[in-house]
Amino acid sequence: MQVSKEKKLEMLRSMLLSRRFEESLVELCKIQGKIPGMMILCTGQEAVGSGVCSALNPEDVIISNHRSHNHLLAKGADPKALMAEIYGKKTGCNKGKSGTLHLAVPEINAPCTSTVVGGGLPISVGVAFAQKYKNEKSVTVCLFGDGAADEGSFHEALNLASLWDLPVIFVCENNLYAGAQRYEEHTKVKNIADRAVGYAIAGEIVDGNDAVAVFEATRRARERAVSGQGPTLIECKTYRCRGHGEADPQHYQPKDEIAEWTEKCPIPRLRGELLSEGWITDKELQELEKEIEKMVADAVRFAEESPWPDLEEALEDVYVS
Ligand SMILES: Cc1ncc(C[n+]2csc(CCOP(=O)(O)OP(=O)(O)O)c2C)c(N)n1
Repeated sequence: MQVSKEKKLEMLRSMLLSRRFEESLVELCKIQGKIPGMMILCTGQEAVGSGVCSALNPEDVIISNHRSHNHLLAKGADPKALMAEIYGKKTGCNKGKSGTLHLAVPEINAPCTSTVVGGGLPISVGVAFAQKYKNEKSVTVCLFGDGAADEGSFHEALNLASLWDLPVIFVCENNLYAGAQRYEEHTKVKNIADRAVGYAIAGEIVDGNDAVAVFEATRRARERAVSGQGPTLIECKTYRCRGHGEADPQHYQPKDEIAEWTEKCPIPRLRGELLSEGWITDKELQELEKEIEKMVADAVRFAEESPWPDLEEALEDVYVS
């Protein structure tokens, strides 16, 4: 089935928003020193979250990880509430308690981001179990890195999801690095998607810098999930163009490798496709970019003008078991 103009424009829009949002974060945390803590970005990987989320329905759930900005924006998070949260402000989507690494946006069905590597996998299985139990026609997507695929939780999650034919889509964002470890240093398996065979589930490898390919693979996986055919493992081959976090000097990533992958950036790729199909004009593109620029500038202004949380609220919404 052909991917419509509307879907392609939606993906371009969300990739542009994610990129601009994160460019702004670099400026705010590294240059202006306004945002404290670790800043983990997904520059160059935007086709994954944008392609995946464009293939989902609003009621579908995503479980994200430490590299979450693109996933959440693509699922429909409000940039203002997200930016305010990253600043730690009271108007943030988690009232300033999560910061950039623990964002949760329940109203768009993104109930948590786990910074425990591999931690989101069993959670996604639990959510998918509930969806099946309640006969809902929705799915859960778990987004995780190649490093997470070597955690025990990955194997347990895939086994149970397979056994119970759960409506879950496991999306591995293979960006070639797990922290400072290159892919070959943490596994001998050539493709993460090959592991699907071991759990008798569907597996697919896609070009993770091609938003349309990611969209199509997710659409197929969603179809399988809602028709009771169980989970799919999608491996998106992509690349981490920046360091693990913004304090990482990236000395272990060869410069020519970074340059090669920067050339494969998913944004100009989809932009070029839309232009050559005649589905967007240069003028419309410029307007879209201007609109996104303003949206992010408004989000920053909103965050800066928002109040800090009150001290008395510190223990609200915090649970102790
Ligand atoms: C269980 C656990 N081990 C180690 C860490 C430290 N850590 C944080 S991110 C990361 C790398 C994860 O790599 P990957 O899963 O490939 O995701 P990526 O960062 O590439 O998106 C590590 C080791 C952690 N947060 N949790």
